[in-house]
Amino acid sequence: MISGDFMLYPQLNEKRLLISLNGIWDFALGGEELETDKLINPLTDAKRLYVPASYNDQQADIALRDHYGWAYYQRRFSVPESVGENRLVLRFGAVAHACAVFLNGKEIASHVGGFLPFEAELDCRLLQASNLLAVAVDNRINYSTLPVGNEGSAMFGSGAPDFESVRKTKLKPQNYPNFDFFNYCGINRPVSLYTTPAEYISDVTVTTELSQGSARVLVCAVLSGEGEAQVSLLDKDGNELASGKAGDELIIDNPVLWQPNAAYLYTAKISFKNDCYYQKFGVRSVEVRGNQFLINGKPFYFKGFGKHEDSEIHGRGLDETLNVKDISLMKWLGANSFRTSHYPYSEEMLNLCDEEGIVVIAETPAVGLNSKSYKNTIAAHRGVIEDMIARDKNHPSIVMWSLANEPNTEEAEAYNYFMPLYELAHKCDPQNRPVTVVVSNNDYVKDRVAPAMDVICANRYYGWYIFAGNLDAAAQAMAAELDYFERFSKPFILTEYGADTISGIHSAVPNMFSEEFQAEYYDAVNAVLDKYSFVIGEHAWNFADFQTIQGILRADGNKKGVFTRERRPKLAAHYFRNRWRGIPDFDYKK
Ligand code: GCB
Repeated sequence: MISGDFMLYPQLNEKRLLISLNGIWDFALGGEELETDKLINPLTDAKRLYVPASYNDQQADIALRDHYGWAYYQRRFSVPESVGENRLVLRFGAVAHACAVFLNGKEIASHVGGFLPFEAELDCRLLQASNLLAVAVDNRINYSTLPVGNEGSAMFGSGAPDFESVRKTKLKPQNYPNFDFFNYCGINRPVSLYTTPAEYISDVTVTTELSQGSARVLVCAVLSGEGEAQVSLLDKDGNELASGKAGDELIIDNPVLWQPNAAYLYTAKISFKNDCYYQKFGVRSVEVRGNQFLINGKPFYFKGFGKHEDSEIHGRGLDETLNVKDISLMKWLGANSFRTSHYPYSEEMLNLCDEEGIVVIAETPAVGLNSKSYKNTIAAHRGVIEDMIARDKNHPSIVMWSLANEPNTEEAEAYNYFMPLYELAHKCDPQNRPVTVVVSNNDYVKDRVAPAMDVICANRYYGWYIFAGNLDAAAQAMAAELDYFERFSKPFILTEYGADTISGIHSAVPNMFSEEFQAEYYDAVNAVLDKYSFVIGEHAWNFADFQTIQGILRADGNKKGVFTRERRPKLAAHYFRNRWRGIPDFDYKK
């Protein structure tokens, strides 16, 4: 199995074939033990489900929705003769959370982690006229997985009988996320086959540096085979601007910069023997200087959202139409950015952001970390940082890495846990982008992690969870917190703030859960943010309503969306449209 450095996005070009294995697959639920016969023999009594998509909401069946443990997918495929002597690679965009892949009865890959791709080169000796591809998927979460699931009595909340006695009552096992989104699972992203010649390009890294009106472009390639790769830089219309060997410094005179809301993408064509690969890239710089966040040397202001990959029926599965709609709605609002809360998003979404000039803060799936999980998650956490940056390093839309969302940073060990990860992220990134951890510590003066990051990112719900309904108190508490963080002379982004709002509930005076309250809540907090020059961004929580575990705090999911789950605007969407269209991307706070 291949992972880590070797995760070029698959493409169809004059040297490579790309075949989709998306579509209707056979599907069966399993139990807590892996049943290899369901990977070797055709499934009996299979359901038919669509891939890519989460399995949970595809049928009106509580067994699918609340499943715990293994599930099995199968389909058959044939390989066209035109593949000939080429290498054939099977690639999964993401399977949540752990999986084993069998081909014609033999295991060919396994993978842990639900939000990043993995691939397996197929051994042609295993191939037949019709091949049985089988995937076992485990959706269980616990103190060692990212995201983190609860264990023991923590699963049932405070006041519940201790776990052992509950166990004895023979409750059906269930996942208890230590995070606030539904644990949608399955083959969530595309499955494909692609070819390369026997000697091939296995990785490409592009870095650019701007100086005196020109861009120095370095294209490095990892090759499987002896020899050197050639590079040709193309403009948007396919005209060649420079060429040379991989690793040479190439110059683009008077480059068109990749700018927020005005994206421009160049292409590096890499040729190696009988292989080639087209890597898009942008010329742009990112830098934290003092309390400013500079893109192309100018102070940028983040206007946008924390999001989710979440929708009706698809669950967390890739829905490219939805992605197109979401980006268009962000532009309609005058937003310019979002955070991939709380996991790496699909490559398809990042490609779209590159094209559309949407700025992205890319986050790992490290959500729900606490003192009980720290010692168990560190290895997976390192791995996911390495793999995420290896996958996403070339995206001009990504301007910062977020290592985690709301870990328990009050713990003494949190600082020791995060500083090596902070250094690792910097080391892995050829563009050396800023790195952060998104915190939410009520006792923020005890937080040692946030001020140690390049940008201080905090989630804050004054007026909702704290001082519920009291917007005056909310504004004062927000100001007090900003007074505290200002001393670190670093930029600050309010990465989450929001209020649950049921679309259609209205009130003359702002009442919690009404559309008017949500709009007034944002207006009250934003008035505070506007007073502080080191506040360089506001990300409302959330872009849209999304599904969560059931519970007394959630009315059919989290309703803090500025849009409904169907993407209809609430009053706050119009409020932000009015505000953000008046806030420029650059130089908002001089
Ligand atoms: C948070 C979390 C987010 C939740 C949100 C909320 O701080 O980061 O995942 O959904 O609060 O609505 O409670």
